Amino acid sequence: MLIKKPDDIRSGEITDENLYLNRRNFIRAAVLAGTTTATTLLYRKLATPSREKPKVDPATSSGASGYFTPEGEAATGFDDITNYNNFYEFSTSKEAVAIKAKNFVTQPWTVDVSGLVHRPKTFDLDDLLKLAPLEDRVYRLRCVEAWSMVIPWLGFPLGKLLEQVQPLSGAKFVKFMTLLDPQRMPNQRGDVLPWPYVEGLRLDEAMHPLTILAGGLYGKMLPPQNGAPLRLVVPWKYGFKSIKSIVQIVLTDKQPNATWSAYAPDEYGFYSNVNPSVSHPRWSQATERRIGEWGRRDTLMFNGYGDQVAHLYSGMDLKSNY
Ligand SMILES: Nc1nc2c(c(=O)[nH]1)N[C@H]1C(S)=C(S)[C@@H](COP(=O)(O)O)O[C@H]1N2
Ligand SMILES: [Mo]
Repeated sequence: MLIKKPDDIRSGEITDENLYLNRRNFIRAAVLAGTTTATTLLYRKLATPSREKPKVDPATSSGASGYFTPEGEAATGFDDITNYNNFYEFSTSKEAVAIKAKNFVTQPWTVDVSGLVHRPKTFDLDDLLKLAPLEDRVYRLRCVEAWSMVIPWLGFPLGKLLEQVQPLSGAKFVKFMTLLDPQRMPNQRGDVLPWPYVEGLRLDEAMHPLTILAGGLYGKMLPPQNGAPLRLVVPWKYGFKSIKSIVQIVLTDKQPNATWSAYAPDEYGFYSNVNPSVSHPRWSQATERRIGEWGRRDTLMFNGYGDQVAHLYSGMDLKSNY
């Protein structure tokens, strides 16, 4: 992946029509959001010609976006990514989330980082987006429900944030929490899940360079339905590990009680690495439906990221540690 530092980019490098149009939309969004530094950073990022060259014929509507995985899989269309969502705080209907989340207010926003760290700190969004250059990361997202997408995230490695707070040697896990506010997240008035939504990673998983905090997608600020203003993305694990709209991060010595894993431990393990040979009790995980495509694809071990992450689990029985 070609990554340029935002400051290396001159405005004269903005040539592409799509980028120009995106930039206009983005500026409108940024003005509405009323932020300063964070949006400036995202704005500059939009000027970076860091999209990867198509390796397959981009004759499909999704391929036309210009975003591809390194293996040449075209990004799923923006409309699918932003209108087919799991975000139970707003609705359990994937098609309704975007509508219900439309007016979700994410300004101001802070993320509190505490627990077993030398330097606990409450970051505001601008602080966070300044920690590291924002990068395009085109990742597969494989939901445990056996559908998948390819999403061009804009984000930075979670490790950059963890470096700031300096984990103590006793820290073994990282716990993440979504906002708890039934006024703003209306489905939290119901009890479909215990709130707030909680997720967790082992510290080495959290420090892995593929693990990112995303603040955008398709070069724009993250839409509310995708977890604005900041969400986790762990591409080799089932989608529910990638917790949205994070307000709190705690480093601990104990495995966190993650929401889905506590709710139905036989169905959703703490690890939840994508694994085609370990079935969900009620369906096979061997294949998946790629949104926007016909037919089904084989599901890949670790969602295709095995070369990078398999070593994290060497010596572990992945059938019992599902
Ligand atoms: N807080 C929170 N995070 C969440 C969820 C949720 O309901 N609440 N759903 C998860 C599930 S099941 C999936 S598949 C992904 C979907 O992300 P997307 O809508 O951006 O594609 O978000 C995950 N993160
Ligand atoms: Mo999911």
